[in-house]
Amino acid sequence: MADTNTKPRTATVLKTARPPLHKVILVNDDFTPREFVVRLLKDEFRVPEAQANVIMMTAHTKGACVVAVFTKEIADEKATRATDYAHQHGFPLLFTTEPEE
Ligand code: TYC
Repeated sequence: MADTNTKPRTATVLKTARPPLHKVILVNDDFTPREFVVRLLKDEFRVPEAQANVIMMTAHTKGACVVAVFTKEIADEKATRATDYAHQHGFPLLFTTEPEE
């Protein structure tokens, strides 16, 4: 017997929405001491000493380095907090954020 069921067959694929991530970027300058940058990376971003040194030296030699990736809100908050802390201590150190591709 012919198939008389004309109901369309559809499948629903549920996708879990993930918030877009943003990079926190450490920018080099000529004035902030290397030790201060390393300590800030350890204290604010919970980066281990060895990794903090690599990040600092990468920014120092290349001009900038990605520190970590967070949701936009957390990335902006951490970049602002770390930049403000450096400025309060008289250094022009800058952390910026940008969306991850
Ligand atoms: N270039 C600085 C110096 O020679 C050190 C430094 C490294 C500063 C990385 C900022 O993001 C930075 N004292």
